[in-house]
Amino acid sequence: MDAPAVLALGSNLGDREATIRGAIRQIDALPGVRVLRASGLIETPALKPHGVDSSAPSYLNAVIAVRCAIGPRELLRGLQGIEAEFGRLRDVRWGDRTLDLDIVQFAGGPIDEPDLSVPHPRAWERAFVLAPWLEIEPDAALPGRGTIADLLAATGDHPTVYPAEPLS
Ligand code: A4P
Ligand code: MG
Repeated sequence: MDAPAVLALGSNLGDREATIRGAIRQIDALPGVRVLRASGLIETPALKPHGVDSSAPSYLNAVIAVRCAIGPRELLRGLQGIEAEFGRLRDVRWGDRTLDLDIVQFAGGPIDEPDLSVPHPRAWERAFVLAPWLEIEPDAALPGRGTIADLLAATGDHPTVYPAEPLS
């Protein structure tokens, strides 16, 4: 049976909007994956391991709801293939990137493995994930953390809406 999942998209290099639009099309084209809903785009300063870095290019972020006939590991492999197609280099942690695709949530129990943690371990504290997610799933919650509406309020952040045609 198909499993619902939530994915986050981010880009802070190149034509960010075109990359995110193209990535959503490619995710929908992955065998066994269907995109159901897409948030709007938001624009936020780059978060680096040492904090917000206003000198780095800013990010566009979006969140999509999907249904998967494949498992989370196969989904991760598909997403990493799409990242590579968009020229993603994987060198510096939280480094600038053309495309980052994260599995925020996947139906079923939590996954805690070296190469896959679901729910995404930092989603609960990131307004650039919570705000677009709230837009498409207003009643969603992160187990053990609370509703995403409460979590977003707790961040105190109000990400800027980036004006664009709907993503889907
Ligand atoms: N991995 C584990 N769990 C997951 C998951 N749920 N989804 C592993 C996707 N990947 C997952 O990721 C490193 C490894 O995480 C992968 O090989 C995969 O096996 P990566 O994409 O290669 O590197 P990364 O993204 O730099 O690392 P990390 O720690 O995942 O970064 P985050 O937490 O994704 O943060 N600022 C703004 N404003 N907007 C952003 O979108 N994104 C990041 C990246 C930093 N700052 C940002 C943004
Ligand atoms: Mg990532």
